[in-house]
Amino acid sequence: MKSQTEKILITGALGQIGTELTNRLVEIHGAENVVASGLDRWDKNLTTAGFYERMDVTNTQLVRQVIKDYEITTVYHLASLLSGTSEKQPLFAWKLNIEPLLQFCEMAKEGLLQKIFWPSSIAVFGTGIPKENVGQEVVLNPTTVYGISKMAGEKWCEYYHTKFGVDVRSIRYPGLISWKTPAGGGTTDYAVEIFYEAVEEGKYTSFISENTGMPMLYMNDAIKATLDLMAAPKENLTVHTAYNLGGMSFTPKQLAEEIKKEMPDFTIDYKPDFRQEIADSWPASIDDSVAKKDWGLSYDYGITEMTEDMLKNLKIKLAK
Ligand code: VAH
Repeated sequence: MKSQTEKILITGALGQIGTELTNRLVEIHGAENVVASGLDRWDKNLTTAGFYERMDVTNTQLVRQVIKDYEITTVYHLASLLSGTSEKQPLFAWKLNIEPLLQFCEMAKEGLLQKIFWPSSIAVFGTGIPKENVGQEVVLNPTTVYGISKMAGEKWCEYYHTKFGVDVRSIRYPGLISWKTPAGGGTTDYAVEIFYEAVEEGKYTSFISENTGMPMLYMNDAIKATLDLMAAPKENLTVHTAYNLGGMSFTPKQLAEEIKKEMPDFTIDYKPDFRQEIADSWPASIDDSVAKKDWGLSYDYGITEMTEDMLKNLKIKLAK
């Protein structure tokens, strides 16, 4: 008789979202019910999961064996290449960002899995739509490798739900900001780097121009939203591609002003690189009213609360 306890596998568990989501899932479900996985060696300082599997998520045979060995019921599939890196490695980005998702959907279709979470991104939006308050159902016209892969992934999620009743849930994350694990390869990662540089150097050179507004979210709120979506009764869910999630919107200049409130001597200059073109193709703000209606999306952190928390924690972390 299979246990009714939720047995959870997280892929990309040592990444920016993965480390914090894994530890939160351990608090909720117990370490014995959480299997973290990633390409790197286990770092016990990063994850409190009861088990760790060093696993290439594109190795389907190995992934299936892990699912069976641990009797996994729920997968949080976070392993992915972000926007900047994907532009440099388009074929690998497509392979990593799509093939494992399809395999997990196939496993759910076969009854091997009960539920899947997969992160999409506001990168699915592109040119030809208004920049402000972008709605849930608008034309998706991504112009980046990353955005194309996330748009395709969303349509696969909808296909497996509609055709086979697979319970796969997704969120279009905005840029995510956190201090526990450095971000890697994203266009919005200037908003992470700026805090590290402010604390270590007192100055920052932004690769995004000063007046480029983008949707952003503090990691604490991203984790809360992810768990709220996964806990929602599936009959309440009306979106089977990915839910818009807008968080807060700000420009590098506005973020620098917020940092200066605590660090008056902080200085910033701007040298846009290839990621400026990516940022220019994305919305400045998002309408997330459908998520609020379907599963009670809410936020605890605005730009002031986030800045205070980031600087407080990084001053401790970087002092070591
Ligand atoms: C990136 N942080 O910059 C990611 C995110 C909306 C952007 O998906 O690629």
